[in-house]
Amino acid sequence: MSETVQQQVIFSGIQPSGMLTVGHIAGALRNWVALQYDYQCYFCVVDLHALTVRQVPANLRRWTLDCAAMYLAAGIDPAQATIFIQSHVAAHAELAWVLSTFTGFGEASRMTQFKEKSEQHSHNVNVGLFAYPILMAADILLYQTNLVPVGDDQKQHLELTRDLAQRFNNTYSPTFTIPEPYIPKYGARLMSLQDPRKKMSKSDPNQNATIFLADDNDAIRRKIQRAVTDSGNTIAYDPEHRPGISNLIEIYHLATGDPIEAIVERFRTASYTAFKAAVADALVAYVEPVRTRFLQLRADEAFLAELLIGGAERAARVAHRTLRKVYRKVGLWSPKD
Ligand code: AQP
Repeated sequence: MSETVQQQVIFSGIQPSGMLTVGHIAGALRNWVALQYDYQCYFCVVDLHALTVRQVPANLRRWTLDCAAMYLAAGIDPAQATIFIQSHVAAHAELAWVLSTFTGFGEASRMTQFKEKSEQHSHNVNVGLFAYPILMAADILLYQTNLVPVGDDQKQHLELTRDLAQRFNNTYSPTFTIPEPYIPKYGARLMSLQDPRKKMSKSDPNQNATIFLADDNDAIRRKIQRAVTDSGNTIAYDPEHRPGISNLIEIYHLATGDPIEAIVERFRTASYTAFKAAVADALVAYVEPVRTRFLQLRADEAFLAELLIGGAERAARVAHRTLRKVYRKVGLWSPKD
């Protein structure tokens, strides 16, 4: 008799706070695609997280479907992975509440993303922004996740998730799987094309700073040509001292799959102008098929709705099991216990 081997679990998500960027492919989506056949995967559109910044409601609704369509366009196979919207599974907000009672005010205050985002949105530093990493911990822990493929900026939030899981397990009994981050060696933090000391972000007000996955070929070429580079005249990979050119090397690596060393070797003596032209060509060739698939998928809202409803039903079953266990352990009464 053959034994069924339980597949390990992956959870990850992206906020629908704008059109996704090449940064999302580099830091997250390409690893989701690469790992999807070896793990049981939950890929979530984390719309509740997007509320931590004031959103125009119609935009948020549009970006939510954009985000789901982009997961598919990037290569997520819906027959393989569960794709769903966070607000459709109530257990996320419910577990976040319980976990917030296990989180110290001091440890939440240390999150660098909170500090950065509260400076960026100084007119609206809300409690949700502060509690963001706790909701993220709930997202992950509900699915007994083993691995979380994310960009480098999420490392600290993952550490908090692990601490909360361990704290809960130690207080009661083993309840949550302790998740590991999965962060790529290159592309874990693609930088702004206009300020290479800052992360490339979908909500950057400077449109030239970001390559969006729905940008047309002309926009991609124009943005790469205008990218801020460092003083110097060689193509060298040194993110600390040459962040502008190193970022373009990482973008070229993402688009072609060529090793960083081989890229540097090939272009060592090329001018910045020639290298930027090569990066633009490579990126256009990489993004164009993603954009074409995205536009086709996005046009079929009925298909997306069906996929997302089915995904939420599957996710809710698993999430509810974990939530019930947590409620029972902390002492919330239920007639079913
Ligand atoms: N520039 C990036 N380079 C590498 N990885 C990135 N990620 C985001 N930007 C980059 C990774 O994508 C996943 C989801 O990110 P998110 O959109 O939910 O949150 P974020 O990191 O706050 O992304 P943005 O674009 O900066 O959003 P806004 O502008 O709304 O604040 C994560 O795994 C992240 O690491």
